[in-house]
Amino acid sequence: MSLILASVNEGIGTITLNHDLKRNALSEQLVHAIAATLADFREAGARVAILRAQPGAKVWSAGHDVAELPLGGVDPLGWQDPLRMLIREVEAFPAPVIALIEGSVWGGACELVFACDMIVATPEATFAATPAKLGVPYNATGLLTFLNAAPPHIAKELLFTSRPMTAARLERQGIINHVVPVAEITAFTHDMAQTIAHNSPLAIGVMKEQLRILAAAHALSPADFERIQGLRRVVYNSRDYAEGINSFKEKRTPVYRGE
Ligand code: KGJ
Repeated sequence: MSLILASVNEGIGTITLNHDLKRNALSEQLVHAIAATLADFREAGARVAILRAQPGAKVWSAGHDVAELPLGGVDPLGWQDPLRMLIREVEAFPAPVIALIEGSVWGGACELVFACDMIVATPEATFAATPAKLGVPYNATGLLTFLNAAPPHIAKELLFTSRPMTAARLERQGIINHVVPVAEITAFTHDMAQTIAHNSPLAIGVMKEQLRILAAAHALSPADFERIQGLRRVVYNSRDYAEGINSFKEKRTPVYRGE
């Protein structure tokens, strides 16, 4: 069975995550399938893309495939990591990407949704950023995605507690564009997509790229960047990082010692 389903109609490309068996975890394979489809959408001249799960999904995506998070002193979120690649693909896609969210969103999938250009969610949708639950040192561009989408106190509550937040709360914070009942969400999102598709694709594409560049325009000295990497290295070399990943695989609660 395909990990994703894809279609293009009247300039609107739709990607449906279709791997409920693994709760749409963002494995390397799934990420490559999405990236290839976005490339097809470009080729087909799609003017907007919708990223969704199957109607009725309980889990929109369980985030990074934990089985693919490396142990043994390797940066878990380096440049070539599938999640990092996927975020770059969404940001570089020359037309808006709308996240249509039904179900729960976890970890790296929460970042993926925040990296989309607009978010429409059902009232039952929830969002949890879980690196602290797994002991993962999140990377700098990933944290920037959170900071560009959420006010700092909300970003910190998400990242420090790992607890799911409701769509209603995120809508109040301006993080989600619209909360729409499940029966109406597909039509609502298509209507939004159609409006975008009738506007100038050149103007929109160039604004999207300008906004991306402006939102990432934080000067960082080489020394500060190396300090960040050094701090993260302490975490992924720690006993606690291995405990986080192993406890997930063994389906038990991790015991963290801060070392
Ligand atoms: N990675 C790999 N496999 C996963 C993941 C994942 N993230 N999530 C679920 N699976 C696998 C389980 O191991 C099961 O495999 C199957 O999907 C169904 O999951 O044992 P198997 O059947 O072979 P499960 O747990 O039985 O389903 P539910 O009871 O419906 O629970 C769904 C949940 C999404 C609540 C639960 O699976 C869960 O808590 N998953 C992990 C969510 C999470 O913390 N994700 C963040 C991963 N980390 C990150 O993204 C990053 C970047 N980070 O920095 O931490």
